[in-house]
Amino acid sequence: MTPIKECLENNNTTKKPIWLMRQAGRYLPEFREIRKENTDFIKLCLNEKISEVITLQPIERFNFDAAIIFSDILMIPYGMGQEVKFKKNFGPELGEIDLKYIINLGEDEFASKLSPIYKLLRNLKNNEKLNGKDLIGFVGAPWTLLVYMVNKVSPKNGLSNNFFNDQSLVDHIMLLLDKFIKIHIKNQVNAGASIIQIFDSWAGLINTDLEKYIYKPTKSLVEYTKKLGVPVICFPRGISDYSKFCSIVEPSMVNIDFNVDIKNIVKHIKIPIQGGLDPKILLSNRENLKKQVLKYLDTFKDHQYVFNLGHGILPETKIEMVEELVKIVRSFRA
Ligand code: 1CP
Repeated sequence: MTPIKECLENNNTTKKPIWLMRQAGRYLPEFREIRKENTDFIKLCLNEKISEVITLQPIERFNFDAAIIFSDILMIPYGMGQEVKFKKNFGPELGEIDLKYIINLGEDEFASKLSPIYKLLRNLKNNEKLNGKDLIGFVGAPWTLLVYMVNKVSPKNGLSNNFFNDQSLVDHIMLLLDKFIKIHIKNQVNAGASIIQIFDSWAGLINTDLEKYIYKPTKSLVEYTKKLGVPVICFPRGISDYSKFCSIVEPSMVNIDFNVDIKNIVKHIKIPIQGGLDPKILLSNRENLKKQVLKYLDTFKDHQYVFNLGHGILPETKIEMVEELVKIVRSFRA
C-alpha cells in the first residue's frame, strides 16, 4: 500500500510520510531552467510531457512519499473559458467572465480542454519512478476559485470592494464551480490519482457566511470524492476553527496552516492531520529547522500524521534545507 493510504488506514503510525505543498516549482533550479524556455504558464500546464518531468523532479531529488501533479488550480477557470494569464512578478490575471458561455458549456468540451492533465496522470500512473508512492491530483475549492474568477487578480491585498456587488453572478458561479470541479475530480481519479487534495487557500478571507461559501460547497466535493473511492485532503488555509471545519466537512485528512496551535488541535481533531510547519523555517538554519520539525513530529507521534508544510514551499528555499528536512523526518523514532 502507498504511504499516505497506509497512514490513513492504520492507527499504528510509527512512520510519518512526507511530501511538500508546491514541491514541484520555483525553488528547484531544474524547474527554473524549464520555465525560462516556457514563458506561457498555461501552455506549460497543458504539455503533459514537460509536466511529467516537472512532477518527477522533486521525487528524484528528495524521494518524497507522494508526487503531486504539476498543474494549477486556475486550470478550472481556464477550462470554463475565462482567460488566465500569469504575469512575471505579478501573479495571475483573469479575463472577463462569460456566464452564458459557462452555462452552455458541456462536460465533454470542458474535459477536452483539460485532457493533457488527464494524460499526464495516466503516464505518471505507469511510470515506475512512482512505484509505491501516492499520486496526488488536486482542485481549488469553490470559494478560492470564486475569489480568483471574480476578483481577477490575487486577493493577497484583500478582495475588491465590489466583490459581492453582483450577488446573482456570485451565486451562479458557485453552482457552476460545483459542477465543473466535480468533473475535474472524476477525470483525475479515472486517470489514476490515488488521492485528491482540495486547496482552499483563501478560506481565511471570509468570516461570515462560512456555511454558504466554505462548509457546504466543500462538503459536497468531499462526499463526491469519497464516493469515487478515493481519500480527500482538505486545506482550508487560515480558517478560524479547524475542528468545526472537520466535524462538518468530514475530509479523510486535514492539512493545517502554520498559525494552528498544534498542542490544542491534536486533542480536538480525531481525523488524520497533515502539514503545519511554517515554510519560512526552511529559510532559517539547520538547528532551528530540527527544533521546529521535532515539535511537529513529537506532538503528532501518536496521531495519524503526514509531514508537510503550513503553506507552499517558498521560491527562495535552499535545496540543502529540504534535504535536511527529509533526513530529520525519516530518522525520527517516537
Ligand atoms: O514560474 C512561475 O511563476 C509559476 C509558479 C507556479 C507554479 C510552480 C504557479 C503559478 N503554479 C504552480 C504550480 C502549482 N500550483 C501546483 C503544482 C506544483 C506543486 O504543488 O508541487 C499546485 C498544487 C498549485 C496550486 C495553487 N495555485 C494554489 C493552491 C496552493 C497555495 O499555494 O495556496 C494557488 C492559490 C494557486 C494560484 C497560483 N498559481 C501560480 C501562482 C503564483 C499562484 C498564487 C497567486 C497568488 O498569490 O494569489
